[in-house]
Amino acid sequence: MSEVLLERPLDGVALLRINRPEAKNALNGAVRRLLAEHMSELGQDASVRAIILTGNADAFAAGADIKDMADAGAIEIMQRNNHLLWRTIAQCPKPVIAAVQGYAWGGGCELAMHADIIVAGETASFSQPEVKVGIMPGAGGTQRLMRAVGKHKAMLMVMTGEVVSGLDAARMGLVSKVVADAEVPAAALDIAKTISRMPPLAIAQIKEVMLAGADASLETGLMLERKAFQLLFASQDQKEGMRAFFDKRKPAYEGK
Ligand code: CO8
Repeated sequence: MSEVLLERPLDGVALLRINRPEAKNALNGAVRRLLAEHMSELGQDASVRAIILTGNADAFAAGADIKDMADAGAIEIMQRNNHLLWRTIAQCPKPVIAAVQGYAWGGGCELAMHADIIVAGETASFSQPEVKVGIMPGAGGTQRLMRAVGKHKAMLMVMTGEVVSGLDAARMGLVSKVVADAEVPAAALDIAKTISRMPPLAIAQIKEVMLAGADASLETGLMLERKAFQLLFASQDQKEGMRAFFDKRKPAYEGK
């Protein structure tokens, strides 16, 4: 069976499930490649309005596969060009929701942080434990974590490998929503369903502007927002959304 499963739980929603339960869903080369390939295809698929990224009840992903790295040299690690696969995930234009139960450690925590929204179980565990095996985060952990929770909490996690529960991760702003462990799949699906009913052009612009603006000056970010806002008035969905408001009915968005 494939190490990444593609499911379609609802119309408009795709779900990618990491499927290496015997290794706590550790991210080996095949998983990273499959995730990137799926993300690239789903990103181009007009029928997909939201993507859920998940593992199983025991582990989202317990990191990069240590067996894949233990004996590698620096040049080999460099020539693997893993950043190109991670970049494909980061650049997926569709909204991505990570549904985290169990371990999201190392590369697993970094993968969750590639998502736009993170739903976690109360006892899910987040950690950047790379330092304990002699290395450091290499897929965005030092950068995305700092942007998500601020310097001092991020430094503590990255320098000590401290484990943070889903509940604490929610308090820190690392996750969007925390629910009882068993409720994670349904909560993620609920969010995906809500987003999948929204106008896709607006959702795409929101994602692009928010991510690009986060790394720009406020003035530049506001300008990006303004231009995207103006652009949406060229869409049929804008007319439909506002007409439906006046007609007191549900809008039917077509992504046009
Ligand atoms: N890599 C490889 N195998 C793993 C990993 C992993 N990250 N995590 C778990 N496994 C394997 C175990 O080796 C074990 O296999 P086996 O049955 O053959 O011995 C199996 O999964 C089950 O694991 P445990 O028996 O250890 O299960 P426990 O419930 O006792 O413990 C833990 C679960 C706490 C998650 C434990 O497995 C653990 O500490 N795992 C390692 C966590 C870790 O250090 N992660 C960080 C890895 S480094 C990293 O992510 C760098 C990211 C940089 C990204 C750049 C891309 C190249």
